[in-house]
Amino acid sequence: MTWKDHGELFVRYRKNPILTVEDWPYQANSVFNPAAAIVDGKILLLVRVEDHRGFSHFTVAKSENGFDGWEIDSKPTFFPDPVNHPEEIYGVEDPRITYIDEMKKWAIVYVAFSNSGPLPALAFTEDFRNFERAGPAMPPDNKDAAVFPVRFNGKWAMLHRPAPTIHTLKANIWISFSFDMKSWERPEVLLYAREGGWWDAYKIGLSPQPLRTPEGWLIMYHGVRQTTPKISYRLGLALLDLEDPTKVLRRSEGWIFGPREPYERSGDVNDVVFPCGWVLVGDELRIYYGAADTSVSVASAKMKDIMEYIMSTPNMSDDAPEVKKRNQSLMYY
Ligand code: BMA
Repeated sequence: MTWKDHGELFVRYRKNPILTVEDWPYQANSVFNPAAAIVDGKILLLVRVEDHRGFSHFTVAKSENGFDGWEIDSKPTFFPDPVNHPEEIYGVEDPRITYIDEMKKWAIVYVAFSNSGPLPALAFTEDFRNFERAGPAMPPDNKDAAVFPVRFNGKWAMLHRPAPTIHTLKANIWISFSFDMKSWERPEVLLYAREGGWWDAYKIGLSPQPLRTPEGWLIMYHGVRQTTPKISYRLGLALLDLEDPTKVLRRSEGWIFGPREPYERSGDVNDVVFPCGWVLVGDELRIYYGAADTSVSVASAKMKDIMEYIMSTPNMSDDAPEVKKRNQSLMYY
């Protein structure tokens, strides 16, 4: 049987959820939306932990196999520092990790919850013990951000998601560039939320960090559709040009993963799957995701199946005139 027969590209680990608040070494309300990386041969999750004030911080959980045997830091690893970083006054949320080989450091882009709303902030680390904060990258409201691991024509690139101030407008994914990872410029829309009945018709945002593949940068994004009386967070994929990440080559039509199991359907926020990290282990891509804003789960897919799938989705590139009209009707109107 292939994924086409059972219709599911990403297969859930049968013992999900892999981390819950019951596993936590200290008191917390929920553990969810982790960033993920392979560090010193172990799977490292930077887990968002929400306390009983409703504020979040990050704690490292490490495992040899990425499924069980988690070693969890006995106290918060990265705690909001509102005295020196007032943008963190209401906590830090939803981190994404990218290894920057040029700097020999991990870049963590996280949501700092300021008193004017959420914004993307950057911190760097070599060891997930000591962190250098670089402060806000952009003003609020903006979230769902990650950097690419390489420069494009000398510039770093960040994907992010500004929230429209006019509530009838959609929230789209944008891309901005920087020479120094401090000042971000030349923002432009990369992917639009679709319209009408689409599963990603209300807002979209980046999920894990961009992943380089021979065919392009693989992007996983969450899409939200608002129905009465609830919203659902589901996941789709897109592929960006390797040399120019402002060019979208492919985009999935249907969602490829969505809330289905009880631990995804019911929790602090119902019907949410929200990965902030993925790791490639051999030919297997594993997403680590928050389930219902309550616990952490994992699901995996074969890289060759993902690439076969993404290459079978509509071609979005400008040089494919036969699909241009279709793209416009699908994406913009
Ligand atoms: C989004 C983010 C996530 C959260 C999701 C569902 O806007 O804030 O942290 O998991 O909503 O509540």
